[in-house]
Amino acid sequence: MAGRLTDVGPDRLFAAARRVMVRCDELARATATPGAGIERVYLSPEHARVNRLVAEWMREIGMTTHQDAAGNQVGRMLPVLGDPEAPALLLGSHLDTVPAAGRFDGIAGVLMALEVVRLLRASSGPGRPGRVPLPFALEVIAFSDEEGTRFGKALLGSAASAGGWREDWWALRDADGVTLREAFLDFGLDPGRIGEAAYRPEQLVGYLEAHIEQGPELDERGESLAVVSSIAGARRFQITVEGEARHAGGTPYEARRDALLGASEAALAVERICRAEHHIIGTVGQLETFPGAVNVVPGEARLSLDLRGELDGSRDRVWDAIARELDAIMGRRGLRWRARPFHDAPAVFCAPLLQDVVRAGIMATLPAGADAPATLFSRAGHDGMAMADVTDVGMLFMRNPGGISHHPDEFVSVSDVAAGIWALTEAVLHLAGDSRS
Ligand code: HGY
Ligand code: MN
Ligand code: MN
Repeated sequence: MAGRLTDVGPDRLFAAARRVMVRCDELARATATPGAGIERVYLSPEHARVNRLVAEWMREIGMTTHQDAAGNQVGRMLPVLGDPEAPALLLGSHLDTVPAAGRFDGIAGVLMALEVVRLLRASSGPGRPGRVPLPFALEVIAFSDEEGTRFGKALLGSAASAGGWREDWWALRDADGVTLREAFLDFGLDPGRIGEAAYRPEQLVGYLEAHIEQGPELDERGESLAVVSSIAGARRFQITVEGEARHAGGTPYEARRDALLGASEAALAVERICRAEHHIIGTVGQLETFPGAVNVVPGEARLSLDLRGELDGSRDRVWDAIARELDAIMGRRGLRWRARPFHDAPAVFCAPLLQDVVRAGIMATLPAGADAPATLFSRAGHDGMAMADVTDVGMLFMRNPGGISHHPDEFVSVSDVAAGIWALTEAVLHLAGDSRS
């Protein structure tokens, strides 16, 4: 176990946690929908605003900062020996949101990472970059597009950091028809330099992320923190159902090919099939009908499918079962259907070493003799799914009352944030000790 480089007393911890809560509120004000909840999407003015704010907070604690070629905001602090080439332990999460979001999903993890740096840094005097008394550098990264809200494809920011950017993504369009390439240029980024955002494996010690659970388990257990074992692999599809637009009054039921009714049966089939499976979760979050008039039988319906699972193989078998059921439903109704996949992120297992390090960090916050913390499978997706392509990934979960997330009522208590900052700090120290051994 590393020597405790910090005497992290409760006062300093609670001050840090309160700062995180206040700053979550401040960042929540950077929204495209003021008065109607939080929405902050990739390469938007709100994205630029929170990057500027977080960069200021990074510099305030002595980090050197830069916005990388994908629009992620990065802060770096060298080890006390000052080796500029030292590999870094990457801490962080994401600053983008879903529509009508909560204020902690992703954001709390970025701000907690800054508090860990603040607690660990050796004072360096005014105006000089700080140093961390560790055998590796510490970097904090605020990923810019974990949700995929604007362009559909999620994890764009972290995919760039992991060196996984794909050229065909430039043609992705948002709801206004703006391509990802055009949005890059509007934001002041150069698509030709995207490769510069990528880390090489030798530059990283690992990636550690603190995040609210976005599920009810810790709340039901009455516990603050958990280790994450793996992150669900997610596939997303747009499913189009084709029927026939007809007069709502004059068309007898026998003559209808109502696309909305086919889509509705499809959504119910997704729920029925997934509920019968272990750790497979299917959700229809979007449904549109065309022409979308009150007095026209829908000729077309488009629905989204977000399908995730602990194991990619069982998830893909469930997708095959859903496809067979859609064939049957649409066949009965004289409809046709097709699916366009637009996101596919394989399931990721957190590195055993980083699971151990997170577990040790949590144990350091518990009374002697306490039971080991829970180890949970994450049904929610995270940037670690992309980062696993370039380095080891570990995650720390915090209790999220009721598991309410992706909703304005999303919450995490200041005491659980304090516990999370402490556990994350201790986890870094533990890893330092391991890396010294
Ligand atoms: O969709 C998810 O699970 C994550 O919140 N992006
Ligand atoms: Mn989310
Ligand atoms: Mn998230």
